[in-house]
Amino acid sequence: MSIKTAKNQKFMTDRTMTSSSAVLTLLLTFYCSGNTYGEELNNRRFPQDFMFGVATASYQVEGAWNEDGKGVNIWDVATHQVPSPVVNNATGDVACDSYHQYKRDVAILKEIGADFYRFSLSWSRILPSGFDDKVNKAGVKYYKNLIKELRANNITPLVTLFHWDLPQSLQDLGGFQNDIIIDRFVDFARVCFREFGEDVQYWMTFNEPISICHVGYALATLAPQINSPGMGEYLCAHNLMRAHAKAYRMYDEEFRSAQNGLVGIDVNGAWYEPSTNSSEDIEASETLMQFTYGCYAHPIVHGDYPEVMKKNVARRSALQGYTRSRLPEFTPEEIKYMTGTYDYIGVNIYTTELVTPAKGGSISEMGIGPDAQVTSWQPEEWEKSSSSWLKVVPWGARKLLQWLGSNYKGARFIITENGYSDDGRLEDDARLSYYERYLSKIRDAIEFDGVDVFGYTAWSLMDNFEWMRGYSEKFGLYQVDFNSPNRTRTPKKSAKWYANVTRTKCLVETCVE
Ligand code: GBH
Repeated sequence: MSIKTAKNQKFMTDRTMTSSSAVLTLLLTFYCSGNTYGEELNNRRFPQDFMFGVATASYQVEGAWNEDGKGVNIWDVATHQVPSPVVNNATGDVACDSYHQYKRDVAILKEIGADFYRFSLSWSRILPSGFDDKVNKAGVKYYKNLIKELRANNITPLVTLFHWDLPQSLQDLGGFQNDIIIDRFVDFARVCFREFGEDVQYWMTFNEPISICHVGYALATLAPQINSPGMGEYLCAHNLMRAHAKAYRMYDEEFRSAQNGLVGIDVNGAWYEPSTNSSEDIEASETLMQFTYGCYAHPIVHGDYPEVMKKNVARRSALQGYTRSRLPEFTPEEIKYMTGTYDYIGVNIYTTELVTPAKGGSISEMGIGPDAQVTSWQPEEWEKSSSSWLKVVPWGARKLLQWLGSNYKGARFIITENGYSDDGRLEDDARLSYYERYLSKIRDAIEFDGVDVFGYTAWSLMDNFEWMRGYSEKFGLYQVDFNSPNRTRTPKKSAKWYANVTRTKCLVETCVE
């Protein structure tokens, strides 16, 4: 998501100004980092134990929104609103019908040769009231069947506990703005570890906390569509991080010795490239990286929010007349408790933005952009996808991994999403090329920068419900026929290409070992 202040939003609409400076920046960026399109792909084989997988998420593929005792979640509510906030009034009521077609999903995973499948659990399918008073047997059975089918085909499950579909009952109480979410999430996680943990070694607590908190509680462009920049979004972050830590500690205490799995969290953002080599732009980049990735990774590695984030929010809060910072504080006990609550870190990689300090703007503005005093944008000229926010910038993937590797030393990383959107065509050369170029940069980060990346996940197994964009932006390796009751899945060119990568662990004709 671009980070904007009111002033820079105006700047954003001034096309002439944006594009002329952008061309220069583009040239500079390529010149400085030695990147040009058409450069050779990394020809070194990925390590033998490197894992290749694909991902989906419950609300985006399952359908069966009101079947077999499932409760209502915030996406059921958002998509059923009149007028609908979703492109073409689309809903996930049926989506890819994976609730009924999971065997077909596993069959195509097998065709791709995926080592693992990253999917998420629908909280309200397992706990219909949102609370743990009643476990829905049919919901549990669905995931047990899916996991059984995966294991029968030698595909490792990587399970995300929460990929955005919060039970509406909990949203009615304020969702992530209310700290009751901490224990309720732990209760849900406990049911999942108990029911599925014997067969699941890889767990993720939350998918993209910044999308949940910033896009859901500040920008209001994802459910629950709350508009509370600089206030609700920080409450959300604070409760979400404490929920993550408590679920991690609960796994330690109640399940780890028997199940011996790994628990982590998936962070995201863009790579925020300094728009010039000036020290101001370099500092702006670092500040925005800390407000986005740091907000969620720093607490689990070092126990607390990044210094620059605490300092900036406190300063602006004071200037605005608040007697305490809008960014809540962790207690010393919480800092101790939070430190080290990860076995690995997931990172979703899509795109890059340019940054520069935000000049001007009123002191009353709140939210990540104004608090960080940074603004970000993407030059018009950058290679497009079908999603306005997703420009194709392969070198950004390597820089992002470098930054994560040097900020969180000793951490192991898995790329939990990477993908490209188009109109759904079968001859999807642009997607294939995106994957190829990004994977090459990821291989470079492993080889030349020593970043410990042990796996890669393509988003997505198949075309699916793309949140507010409905079915208008397609990310799948497989095409899904949304007009057919069978939701027929057909491999695209990229799926066949990816099957070759999962088999050879190599991006070129012949790889160097
Ligand atoms: C991921 O988010 C999600 O994890 C996944 O579910 C999704 O399908 C996939 O990417 C592809 O989008 O409407 O202008 O406010 C990526 C991060 C955050 C990017 C929300 C789009 C909304 C932009 N996304 N953002 S806007």
